[in-house]
Amino acid sequence: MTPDSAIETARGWLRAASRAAALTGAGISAESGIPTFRGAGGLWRNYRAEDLATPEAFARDPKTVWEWYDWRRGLIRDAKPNLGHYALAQLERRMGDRFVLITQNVDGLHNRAGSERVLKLHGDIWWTLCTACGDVRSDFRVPLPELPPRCAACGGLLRPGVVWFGEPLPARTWEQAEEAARTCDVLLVAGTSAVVYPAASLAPLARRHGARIIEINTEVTPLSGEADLCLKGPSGEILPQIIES
Ligand code: BJW
Ligand code: ZN
Repeated sequence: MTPDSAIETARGWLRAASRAAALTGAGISAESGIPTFRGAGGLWRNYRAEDLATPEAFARDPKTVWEWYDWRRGLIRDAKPNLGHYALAQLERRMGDRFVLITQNVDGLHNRAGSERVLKLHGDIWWTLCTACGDVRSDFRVPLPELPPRCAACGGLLRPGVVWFGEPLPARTWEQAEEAARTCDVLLVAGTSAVVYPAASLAPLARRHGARIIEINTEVTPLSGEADLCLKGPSGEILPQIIES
């Protein structure tokens, strides 16, 4: 349980911050019913994220990888943002361009909660990318009529518009995320296991540049020892308390 005094400290830091940023992970969507990657419920048909979220897995078996994404697209379509997503949208309204939201999530729930400027480090589950002609578009159909889906422009094999292990993050988005980490006074890190790089390097970067790190997680992570404040509990409960309206 997080004591009231810790919540009060976090509120005070956030209120005093000239610039703030948040880094979110799968845990922030857990209360919306979206499974996280690691820990309980993180498996799909006995595959781990590391087995499926790779270019090699897709090259070997695009149908199975697409079945995983098609299943997740169904869960995400039926899910609603929770109070954690709404609290961060509220913080953006309060701070304007002095706040940056960086997410590792591909589910789009931050946008659906009203956040307008979201740096999506790992892409978007509703984007498709043609492996043959490079055509990028949004496709919101669930389930997809054919797995693996084919490009409407050239008939080539489509892949999800997300970032897999071994692939670079979108360059401009990453630059903006690093800039936000270097310049914020407070970084909220919510619902991430902090094991996947380079996203996990943002908190140490922010700290080296003088920011206070506030971690919000139900569990201890490799970041916990480095954080200035660890608020233990569900982000849907903690974030609304520290982001007062
Ligand atoms: C709650 C909660 C509640 C629950 N409230 N909390 C050794 C060292 C450093 C790096 C590497 C290394 N070996 C390999 C690498 C690189 C690799 C990497 O980091 N690997 C590690 C696993 C070791 N990284 C990469 O490959 C990245 N690319 C790269 O490095 O490129 C270099 C390059 C440069 C130039 C050319 C070529 C290459 C890419 C990483 C891509 C990650 N992709 C995925 C899939 C995205 C698409 C999809 O969604 O399908 O991203 S994997 C998956 O992990 C997904 C997530 O965004 C990411 C992070 O997971 P996240 O969000 O933290 O979720 P969980 O499940 O891990 O944690 C949930 C947390 O929530 C837990 O802590 C819970 O306790 C908590 N929680 N309920 C609050 N209610
Ligand atoms: Zn194509």
